[in-house]
Amino acid sequence: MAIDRVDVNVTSPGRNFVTVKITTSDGAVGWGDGTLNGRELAVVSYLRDHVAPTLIGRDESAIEATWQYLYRSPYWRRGPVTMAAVAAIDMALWDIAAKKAGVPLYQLLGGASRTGLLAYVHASGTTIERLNEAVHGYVEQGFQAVRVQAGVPGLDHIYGVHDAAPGGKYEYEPAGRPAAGAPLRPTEETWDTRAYLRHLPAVFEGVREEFGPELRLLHDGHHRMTPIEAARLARSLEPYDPFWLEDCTPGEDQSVLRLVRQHSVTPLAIGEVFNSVHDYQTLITERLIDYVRSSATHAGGITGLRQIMTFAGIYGIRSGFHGPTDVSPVGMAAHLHLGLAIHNFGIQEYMPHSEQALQVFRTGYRVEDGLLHPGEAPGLGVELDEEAAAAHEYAPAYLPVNRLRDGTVHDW
Ligand code: KDG
Ligand code: MG
Repeated sequence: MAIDRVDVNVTSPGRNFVTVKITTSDGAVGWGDGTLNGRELAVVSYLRDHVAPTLIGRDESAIEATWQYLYRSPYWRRGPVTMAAVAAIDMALWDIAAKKAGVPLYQLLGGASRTGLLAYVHASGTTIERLNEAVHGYVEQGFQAVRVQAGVPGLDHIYGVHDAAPGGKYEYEPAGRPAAGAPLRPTEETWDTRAYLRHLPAVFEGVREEFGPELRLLHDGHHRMTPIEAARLARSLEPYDPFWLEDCTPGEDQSVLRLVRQHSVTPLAIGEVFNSVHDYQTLITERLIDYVRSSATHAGGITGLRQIMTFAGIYGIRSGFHGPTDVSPVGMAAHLHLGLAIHNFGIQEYMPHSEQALQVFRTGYRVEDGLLHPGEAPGLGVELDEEAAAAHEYAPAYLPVNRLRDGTVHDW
């Protein structure tokens, strides 16, 4: 059989998603996620204009060969746009292969290595009290791991920090949509690393005091620190037994993590903006990290992410796949199948999608007692309802800009 059609769907049920649909000559259908938050249409063009025409007539079961064809043949390799496009095709082909075999995808990836996947959720609050209220909500729902982010005295608004009803909605991360008639520009936020470094240990202390030693606590530094600032933060959190410190520095220079490691035993996670195994070469071979943060959606799909995890496994490094709401339910399902199958699974980020998004993507995965499971439907187990999707037109949206107090553009 062969690939007959490659369609690219753009829908915006509360936030934008890019989904590939591959149809084979015998009528099988597979779905793949290629959503790149704030840069969605670049992936759409890459797929429609440059990838789809080259795939018609290819054997849909040749997944590895197609991955290598899309990765190597265009000469221009890697990068988020390219690798999100490769990812979407790769997931759709795996979806078709498992549907044709009549099994949930994890069975094709080696079968289940565990009964469920430890999930972490996002709790935040503008104050430690509000943060603790949010954590209580998740603990009551059975979650065993929580990412904690809090407001910093003196800073107005911090990305990812908001007050929510306990156990309430988590929908704070969609890129912002400019108001009708307003210029298409990102919002601006102000950052002060010294204030943050002073405050964060007190946040961890406040959460530990409230919840005791068992709850796993994670934190995301959003690439905002210099190497020596990151080392100081990692060390200052040690008394509170953090599960991990994520993205403590910008990840491009892998060698800077050496300095953080020299000063601290806080576990480190990095890689949500990486898109290939090569981004991890130094980090993995020198054991500078403990968790891989890539997503299937941004790192070449199941095939790309599996390459990374096989390499990481040799060095005892585990998964912590990126699972924000800008990875679609199709991408989330890819993580759940791969995570269930691989030996070196660590933890799975879980930001539930909105009800609106779940009217468009019909999912079969579930969460029970803080553990995720992909379900037993053949394939990835997620279907796009194209009619429902058509009701939500693409709307431009941007992630915010982060600046220091003097206006200098900063990492985030
Ligand atoms: O698009 C950006 C988000 O995916 C990112 O900010 C989420 O850092 C994030 C996380 O850890 O989920
Ligand atoms: Mg992050």
